[in-house]
This record gives sequence, C-alpha cells and structure tokens, in this order.
Amino acid sequence: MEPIMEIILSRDPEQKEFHQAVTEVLESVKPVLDKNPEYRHEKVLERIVEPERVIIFRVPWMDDRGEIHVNRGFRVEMNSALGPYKGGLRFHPSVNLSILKFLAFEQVFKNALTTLSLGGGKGGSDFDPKGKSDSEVMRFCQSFMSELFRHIGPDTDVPAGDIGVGAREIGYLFGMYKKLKNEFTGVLTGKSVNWGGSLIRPEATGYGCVYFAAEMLATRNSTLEKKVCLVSGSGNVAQYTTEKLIEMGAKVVTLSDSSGYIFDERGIDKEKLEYVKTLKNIKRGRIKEYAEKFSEAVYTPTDPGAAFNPLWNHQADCAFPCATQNEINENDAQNLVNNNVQLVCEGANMPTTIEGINVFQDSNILYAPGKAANAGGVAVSGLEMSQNSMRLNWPRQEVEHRLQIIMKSIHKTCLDAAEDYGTPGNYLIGANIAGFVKVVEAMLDQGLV
Ligand code: NDP
Ligand code: 2IT
Repeated sequence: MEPIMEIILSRDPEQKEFHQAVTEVLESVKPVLDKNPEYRHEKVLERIVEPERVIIFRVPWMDDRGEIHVNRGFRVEMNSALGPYKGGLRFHPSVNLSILKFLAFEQVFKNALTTLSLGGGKGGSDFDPKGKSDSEVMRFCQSFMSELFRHIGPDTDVPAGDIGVGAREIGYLFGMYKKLKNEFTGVLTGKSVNWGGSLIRPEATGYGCVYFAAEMLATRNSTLEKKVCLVSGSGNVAQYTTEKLIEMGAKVVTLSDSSGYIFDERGIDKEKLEYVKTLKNIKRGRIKEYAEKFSEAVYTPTDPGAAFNPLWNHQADCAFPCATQNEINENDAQNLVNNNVQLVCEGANMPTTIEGINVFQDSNILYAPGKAANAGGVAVSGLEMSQNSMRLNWPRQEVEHRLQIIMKSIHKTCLDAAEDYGTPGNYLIGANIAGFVKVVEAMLDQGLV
C-alpha cells in the first residue's frame, strides 16, 4: 500500500467513502508514479488528497409550523489547479464530510477529463428536501446561501446541482446570492434557461452517459439499437439517460428510488417517461406509483441491508446505475456478469464498490467509471459558464453538438491512456491516469501552493 493511504486512514479514520475513492485512483496511477519519480519527490499524492479548503457552517431555518431546525452546510474546495472550483451541491440526510470529500475528489479528475478549465469541488447539506414545502425549501436555501455566498464567485467556485438539488433549489440559491452580492453573474450552473441557464444542461449528464455507452459499444462494432437496459434511480440522471436510450432504439425496463424499483418488461416508452418526469419533478412522488398507473409493471421494494439488489438480477444487455454511491456490490456485479450484461456505464458517482469493480474488470464486459461516463453534466455546466461570461445563449443544437464532441473526446482520452500504460480497453485505469496527469502537471507548473 502507498504510505499515503496510511496517512489518510490515520488522519480521518471514519471517512470510508473518501478512502474508497482514493484507493481506486491510487491503484490505477501506480505506473504513472513509477514512470515519473518527480511526482513522489514533489509529494503530489499528499497534496492532491488534501482539500485546498473545507468550509463547514450552521444552517438554521424555520419550518412552516414555526419550529426551528439546524442543519450542517459544507463546501469542499478540493483542487483549483485547472480552474475555479466546480461541482454540485447535494442535499440528502446521508451527507457528511466523507461523502463530500469523495465526491470532490472524483470531481477533480472528472473535470480534468472534460477538456474545459475547471477545478473540482463539492458541497451540500444533511438537509432532507423530501416532504418539505416549497417555502421550507426556499427558507433553507436562503439560509444556506447566506453563509456560502462569501466563499464562492464566478471566478472562484461555481456550485451546481446534485442529489436533492435541481432547478427549484438553484433558483432559490441564486436569488439569495444576487441579493447579498448585488451582482448578476454565473455563480451557479443549472439555472433556468430564461435567466441565464444553458439549454441541454438538465439533459446533459444522462445524454452524455448514453453517448459514452454508444462509443464503447462501437469499439465492438455494436450499437444501442434493441439493447435491453437496466437503469437505476428516477431523478435527473436516470430520466435523461432513459430518454436518450429510448431515442437510440434501446429498451429500458427498470427505474428505482430509495424505496424500491419497477420492472416493466414491455419497456418504458416516451409517454411513460413523461409520466415519470411529472411524478418525480412536479408531484415529487414515489416510483411505486408507476406500477399503480401501468399495470404491466411490477414494483418490488428494496431492502438496503440485503445481500443483493434484485434490480441488477434481470436479463439485460446494458446497465446504467444512476442513483447513488455503492448501489452495485460484489453480488450485484456477479449477477450482472452471470446474466451476460455486455456494458456497465455509470451515470452516478462511484455507484460500484471496489469488489464490484473487480468483478467487472475480471470479466470481458465494457465498464465505464462515473468520472468519465457522467462528465457530460459538468461539461455543459462549463459551457453555461462560458455563455454567462459572454452574455450569450447558444442554441440547443450547438450545446448538444459540443456535448457530443466532449464525450467522444473523453472516450478517446481514456482509451489512449489505457493503451499507453499497457491496459488496452480499461476505461477505469484510462480515466484515472488521464485525469490525474493533467491535474498533477498543472499543480507542478504552479509551484508549491
Ligand atoms: P436526483 O436527486 O435527481 O435523483 C436521485 C435518485 O437516486 C432518486 O431516484 C433517489 O431516490 C435515488 N437515491 C438517492 N439516494 C439514494 C440512496 N441512498 N439509495 C437509493 N437511491 C437513492 O439526483 P441526480 O439524478 O442528479 O443524481 C444521481 C446520481 O448522479 C448521483 O450519484 C449524482 O452524484 C450523480 N451525478 C449527477 C449529476 C447531475 O448533473 N445532476 C452529474 C453527474 C453525476 P429517492 O427519491 O428515494 O431519494
Ligand atoms: O457530479 C457532478 O458532476 C455534478 N453533480 C454536476 C456538477 C456541475 O458542476 O455541473
């Protein structure tokens, strides 16, 4: 084990998600360190695993009954070697420093792969938006921003959405920032299109993930046409992954939320997907209601403590985990491989455990890690920043075309790096090495800061 792991484990022993993310990257980049002895001499690992800055703050807010609640707010400013800190905000009761450090660490390499000038960061709160009224969410967002505003800025740190943070939350956060700073700037991305957002940003993560999958299949002279696909989640990434898969002729048979999943053997078509969008984005309902509306679908509750998740145990050609971290464990990965799945493309961040990844790596399937496959979201956020700086809005086709070019470029970058380091076709190693080298070279150019 690299001594750096020992430092991390002793410094922050409880941060298991962060340890997992670091372990995965360190194992991939060993050959790079051996080839470049100056990296060890310059202590690049020690530097890259330590956030440049972590901000933790109190977020007091009042619910509709007049009761006061106190949540914890965070922003992890991980690395600014390539540009302003960039990355989403997550509002979910599970949020803690370990989860945000893992997400910020992944974001640094992901952003490096996008071809744009973006550093990496992540933030959020243990606030749970589920079951809260719009007014409660607004008051929470205003309180959150009343502290965060002093740490961010369009050239400093540009947050966006993630789990539990969508267009509604970005709107409330932006309103408060603008009031406090008296400035209308591109300080957040994922804004509504009529006041500074970019077309295609809501779709970008899911669409980009499907473009990446299509590129992978093309290396084996295959396409998504008629492929049976398992998708998990039913939020932003799952919805637009499903939309693009349908457009490309694939058949999506599952969607989920944290309570359970639906299996629709006939496939989720455009109309059914519209129902899901209204159900999740407007009614803020549960995926269970899909099976009440469409009797051909079967709903199965999931038990987070179970040995495997039955969603990943259906016959399929492709799998797109689009919900959350560690949703595919070793058993799930083995079930996917046993069912002859040909491709796993990660829409979520770190959805597969290290043991699960090992199962994929030991098989012949095409496996793309989230930091490559889901980079389309932050890439279009980067394009939103460019449009805001120019005070111009590009048409839908232009943004989508740029997204396609970026995803193709990330795919090629991963394959080239994997080839250069003697592991052809290994997207995990390729993504980690290409992202790492780009960030490290910039850090070395900029001196010991
Ligand atoms: P949303 O909040 O829109 O949707 C999240 C979905 O995942 C919901 O269906 C939710 O179910 C489910 N989910 C969340 N937490 C859990 C959990 N602990 N167990 C099981 N299911 C869970 O978020 P996004 O779609 O934006 O994000 C999904 C994933 O994609 C995350 O890993 C995120 O980091 C990643 N990502 C997002 C990007 C973006 O642009 N939004 C960009 C790149 C990656 P429920 O409603 O029950 O909570
Ligand atoms: O994980 C991610 O890449 C995101 N949540 C999107 C970040 C962004 O800045 O658009």
